[in-house]
Amino acid sequence: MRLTDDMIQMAGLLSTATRVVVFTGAGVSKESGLDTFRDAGGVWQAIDPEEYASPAGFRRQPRKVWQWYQARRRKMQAAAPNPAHYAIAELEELFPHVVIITQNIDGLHQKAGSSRVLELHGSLRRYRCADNCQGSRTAVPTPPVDAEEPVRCPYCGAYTRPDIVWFHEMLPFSVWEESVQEAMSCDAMLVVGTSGVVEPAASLPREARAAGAYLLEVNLEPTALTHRSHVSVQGRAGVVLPLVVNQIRAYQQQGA
Ligand code: BV8
Repeated sequence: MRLTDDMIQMAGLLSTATRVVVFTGAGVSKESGLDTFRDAGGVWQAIDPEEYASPAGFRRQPRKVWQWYQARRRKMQAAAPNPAHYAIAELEELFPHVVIITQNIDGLHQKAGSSRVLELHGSLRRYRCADNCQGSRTAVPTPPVDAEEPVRCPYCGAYTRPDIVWFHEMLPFSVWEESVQEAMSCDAMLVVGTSGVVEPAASLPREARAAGAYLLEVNLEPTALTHRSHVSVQGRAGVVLPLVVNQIRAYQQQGA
């Protein structure tokens, strides 16, 4: 795929920004071999999120949910960042203020070198007591990735669980607050690889646009956010983003 007019337009609008937020979903990690959820072949087409990604599902069948997340942990640990993650990390060399707000729990933005990553839905690299026995989100040692049985909390004996946000759970307050601040004060929000349907995360691009930011989307197909975007580029993030970042560099060298 070569540089197209809409990528040049996207690079041009981004180049006017000082404060850039990158908002990502599962699609940014697809080229790293990790699963998406709602597009063709997505996870939720095979299994019910209420059974595997909700507190009630974990209470009903802790062993089954535990083992599903252990399998995802093993895949995530083996996964490497792809060119999309690296292009996003490179933005920190081009702009004074860059923040990544991700819905993903795979840690690939950090592995690629991004230094400010807000994990809206938590991280599969952290575990906590399911009963929060020492207070909210009691951290516990991360269990061995091959533990087949749910590991017990060392403090109270309840189950431990991934430190992630399941459906019907609140997002971590401080992360949410900071994400809203960043979305409301950015000049441009680059939205990569998300269907834009999970709330309240999907409200951030809407708020950014309403607050006056350029809304710029990279996705394989139209999404719930496309009609609100100033520019929407259709293509694989691992191909499009390196081209856009190179074009920004070219603009900055011209302007230098
Ligand atoms: C809350 C956990 C309230 C970690 C996730 C109606 C019914 C039921 C519930 C609701 C409802 N309306 C609203 C809700 C609430 C619900 C919700 O939004 N449901 C949606 C589905 C309607 N939200 C919640 O429950 C949230 N909590 O509301 O609490 C509350 C209030 C008071 C008191 C207490 C509580 C919590 C939401 C978080 C849920 N946790 N994950 C995990 O296991 O991973 S959600 C899950 O979706 C992941 O986090 C994922 O990241 C996230 C968002 O999905 P996407 O990332 O966008 O992935 P998706 O597959 O959808 O899209 C991928 C895109 O990539 C596609 O567009 C595809 O085209 C594109 N793509 C693919 N390849 C590429 C690509 N693009 C570029 N390049 C490529 N190569």
